[in-house]
Amino acid sequence: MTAEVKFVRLQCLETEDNGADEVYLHYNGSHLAGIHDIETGGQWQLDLVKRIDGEALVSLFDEDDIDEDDHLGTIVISESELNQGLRSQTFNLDDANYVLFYRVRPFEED
Ligand SMILES: [Ca+2]
Ligand SMILES: [Ca+2]
Ligand SMILES: [Ca+2]
Repeated sequence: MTAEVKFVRLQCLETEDNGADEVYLHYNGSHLAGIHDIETGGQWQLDLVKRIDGEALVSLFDEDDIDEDDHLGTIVISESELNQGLRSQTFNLDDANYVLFYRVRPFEED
């Protein structure tokens, strides 16, 4: 079985900073997307696809200038979520609250 993750959007229910966050995503420890400014109530449309083999880790961070960037959470996406439609998981460390929407779909060769 070969699958891929289609990232759809990141919804911000609560930022970590006062005001906008400057968020970015990692996929299995490598940069995936961002930095993107987002405010409470905002969403970030993603149009990204990554191969998945078994499980993948997705982490969300807020970039800060005067201190360390904040790790807002890490989720596990599993290949077993294949063909289950639009899925969502939450990042909620440091009193932030973000929801990532994605699908796991069969990998299609070009
Ligand atoms: Ca911060
Ligand atoms: Ca920040
Ligand atoms: Ca910080």
